[in-house]
Amino acid sequence: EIFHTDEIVDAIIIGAGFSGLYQLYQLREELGLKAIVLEAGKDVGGTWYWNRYPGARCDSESYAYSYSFDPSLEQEWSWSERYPGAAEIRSYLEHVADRFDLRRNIHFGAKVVGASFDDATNLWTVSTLDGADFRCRFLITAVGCISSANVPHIAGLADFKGEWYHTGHWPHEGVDFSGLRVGLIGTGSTGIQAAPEIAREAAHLTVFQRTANYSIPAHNAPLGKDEIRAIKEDYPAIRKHMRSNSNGHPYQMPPEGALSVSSEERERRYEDAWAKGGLGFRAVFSDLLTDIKANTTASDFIRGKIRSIVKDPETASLLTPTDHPFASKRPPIDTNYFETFNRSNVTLVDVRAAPIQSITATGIRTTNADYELDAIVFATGFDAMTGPLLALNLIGSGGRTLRDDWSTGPSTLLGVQTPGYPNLFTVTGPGSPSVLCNMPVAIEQHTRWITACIAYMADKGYKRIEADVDAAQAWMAHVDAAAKNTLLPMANHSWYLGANIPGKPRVFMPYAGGLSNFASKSDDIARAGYQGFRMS
Ligand code: NA7
Repeated sequence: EIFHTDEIVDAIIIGAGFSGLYQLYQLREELGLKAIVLEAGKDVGGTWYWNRYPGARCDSESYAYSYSFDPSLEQEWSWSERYPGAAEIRSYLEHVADRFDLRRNIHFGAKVVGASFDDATNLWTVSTLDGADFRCRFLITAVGCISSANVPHIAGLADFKGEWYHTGHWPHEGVDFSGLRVGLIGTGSTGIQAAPEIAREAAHLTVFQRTANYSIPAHNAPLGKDEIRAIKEDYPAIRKHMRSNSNGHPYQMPPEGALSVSSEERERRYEDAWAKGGLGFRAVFSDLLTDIKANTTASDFIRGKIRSIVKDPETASLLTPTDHPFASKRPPIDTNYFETFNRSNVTLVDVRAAPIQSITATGIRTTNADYELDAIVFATGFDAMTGPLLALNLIGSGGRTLRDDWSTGPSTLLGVQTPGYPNLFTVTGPGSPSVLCNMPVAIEQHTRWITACIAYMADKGYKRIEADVDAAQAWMAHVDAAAKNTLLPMANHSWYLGANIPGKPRVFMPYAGGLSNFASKSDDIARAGYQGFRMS
């Protein structure tokens, strides 16, 4: 009965992934508000609802990639592998939705195509593709950061006779590549996960690489009963550690820098981390993301590993990254990625040297060759952070549009509010640390802050909240400065900078100052009566 379009609800949440589900739970169960979720998909899952490509798996350790808000949820759910596959994450979120009876407030198949704020009433009107309008006091976007697929404009795609896919919109029934010649464009986290899986099935796989990437072996494996028991017993301490470090992961970073130990000791620690596998490799030394000399020792170690794994020296050389430091782009982790290039049915094509010129009826044409293909997979990433928000066609106070306001780059305070868009909260927005973190930890922080803010407003009788222009500008300057304290801007073509989308403003979007630091700044602002936010 809650989907009456003429009813005003307290809050509309867009998206039923990790963010939206927990935000709904908090508003309904903790504040007693009337809240609904509008979700484009047919079920919960968000990112994991759409990303069903071969090899789709989270790079966070499964036990850490979960909610911490309910200890009995923690105890009753058991992950089967070290890293959770897409299907298992979907099952987890379906379990959460059922367990907390969230589905009754979720409208599935409701794709939001517009939302506008009315200054006279302080209400948002939200429109969906099927023509329905919903009104609410607070609008909360939980649309993810890497959910707007980027299919590059390549001439001739419409002429291609085979099937083509973007990894972020994978057919739910799956794709059978057996007997096919498959082209895979992109060697980011996604392409690196998909390549080994596609190579096993296809007649031939051609990987079109523009930029060679560092990748650390994942060493995925089933989780044993004893491991699960130990994790469950230790959950309070694990969660505390995850919340109190810079990226929300469960890894322990030693205090030493890479150059403070002997070269033998350094090598030994890298070998250990390589053997353990996973994103913990970034935490072998404290300064890998801040000191280029320290970083070079790690980058060199990985380059050496690539050369030792890949048998053909020319292919090994092409796969060896030289143009950016390790982890200045989001570092992938893999299962047999480099090994895949030792297979006789896999070819690597360097599209940096000879770029893709067009797609023809029968394949991909580069400036120096034609590749005959039956299917093309675009693992070409996303219009990250701003893309999913701009796609909502938001109209703020006085008829301003987010598209205009962000034409030279996003401006937010704490990633959570944008000047000119009263009562709009953006979970994991640009200016938040989310994409540099183990996501659920960032999401829990963001949504709790929003819930507390709404509770504060209700308590004081405020109807309207809006970030101050000056405060947002100062925050974005701080976001920029925080990035410049790290090596992250050295990858000058990364999606962190918006550089992967032609014409997108170059602004370093995520907050690189660390999650725990971000959380304490957010708390300070709240304690000071939401400093930088205007309430009326
Ligand atoms: P990414 O990390 O943005 O990777 C996209 C890849 O596609 C990357 O190798 C790009 O090369 C390549 N790309 C993009 N456009 C083209 C064109 N036009 N021609 C050739 N190659 C192209 O996206 P992912 O999906 O792998 O990962 C996104 C995030 O999901 C990841 O960071 C994790 O947080 C999870 P480039 O490097 O730009 O030269």
